[in-house]
Amino acid sequence: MIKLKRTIYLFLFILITSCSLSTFIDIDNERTGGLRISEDFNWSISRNRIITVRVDSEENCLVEVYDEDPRGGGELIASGIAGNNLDFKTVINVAEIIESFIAKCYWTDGKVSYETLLFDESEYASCNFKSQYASSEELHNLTVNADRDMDNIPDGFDQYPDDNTKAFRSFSPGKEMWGTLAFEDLWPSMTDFDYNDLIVYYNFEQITTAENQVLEIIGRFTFPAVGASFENAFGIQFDNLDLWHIDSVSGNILKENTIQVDGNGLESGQAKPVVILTDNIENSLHRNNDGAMLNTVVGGGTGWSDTLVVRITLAGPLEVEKLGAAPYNPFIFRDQNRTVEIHLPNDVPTTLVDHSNFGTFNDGSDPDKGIYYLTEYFVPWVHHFPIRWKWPDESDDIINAYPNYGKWAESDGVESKDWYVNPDPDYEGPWK
Ligand SMILES: [Ca+2]
Ligand SMILES: [Ca+2]
Ligand SMILES: [Ca+2]
Repeated sequence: MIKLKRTIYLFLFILITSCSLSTFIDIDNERTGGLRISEDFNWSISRNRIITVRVDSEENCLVEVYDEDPRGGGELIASGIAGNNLDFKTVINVAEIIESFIAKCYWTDGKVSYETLLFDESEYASCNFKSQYASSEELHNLTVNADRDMDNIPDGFDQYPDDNTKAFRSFSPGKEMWGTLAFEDLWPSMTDFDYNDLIVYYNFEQITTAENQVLEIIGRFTFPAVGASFENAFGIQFDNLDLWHIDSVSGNILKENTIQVDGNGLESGQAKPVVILTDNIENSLHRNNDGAMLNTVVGGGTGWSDTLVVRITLAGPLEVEKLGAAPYNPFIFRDQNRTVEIHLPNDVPTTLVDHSNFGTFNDGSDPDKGIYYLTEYFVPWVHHFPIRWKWPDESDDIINAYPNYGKWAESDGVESKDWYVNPDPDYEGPWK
């Protein structure tokens, strides 16, 4: 009886989402649903890197980390201090195709050094600065002026020169850069593999202390495409933290009375800290046309999204490694139904999900083995890219837009690691 009820609901979903039944692709065809995926493939085009910068000197060194050489226009990723008994550390999710970052050191005598942070099979990347190798060609004056807030970070480098609790800013995937979350939203059913039902662009900032510890997280989000008609909510769980680590949440948009929050802004009833960033993405959208599809149909409905800015203040300074890497554990809950969440593959659901949905329809989750949000053929509902990614046309299999997607997935991510930056050159995507 329950199965029958679900089947009816599913049928209604398909009608409501204005997809025709012809787009309900059979799981055994030769498209994404037919890929031969190994059980333990993690579907990640990126991995978390723990970056450490050390100084072989008595002096301190103010550190910046860039994605490429800043003298050639590289983007700032992280900043902090390294010195005696204090390494600079940051944790960031980095695309597999990126081989290195560049660290820059500002010495107190006005000199500057650069070192390369090389990425290999390990999750760690580190470099050592030696003051005798500092360049006398390039000079800076960031350390000569005063330190108004007396936090030992000179005003010229201190991002908060009048606040002795804060000093530095770090960004994921980088300052002025966006990462992407691409959702299919019919879980536990899988239909057309267009991964455009919701596109989220994110930028996470960490504000750190003069000792490189995190004090605040600022998340910035836009929703450039909606290829479905559900009123989805978007949230985030901090898997590594406990409830008491969070002091306050502000800037999130809650208008639908779908969820309850505690006094600190965290969602009530959760075992881990959960922030519902918006309880209905629709409230951030500005549509130019009627209809559900936003920027997913060539010549179809268009519009734009506000930038949602959410500030999460921690109860006290926290080691960056404890917090972990952005985008943490992001998820949507579907169409105002708080019990149906959709996460990245093998990310754990929150306390509020209805566990009876796992293992139904196309879902192959096996909570006992830590397997979540993969189909019975190990295909995910959500993709993450630490870049601004271009999504496929409405109802169009991701393989049509990205011809090397299947090769990458079937090789356990070994081949064609750059598939997601190489759409078919003849593909007329809705983003153009
Ligand atoms: Ca200062
Ligand atoms: Ca300061
Ligand atoms: Ca879609």
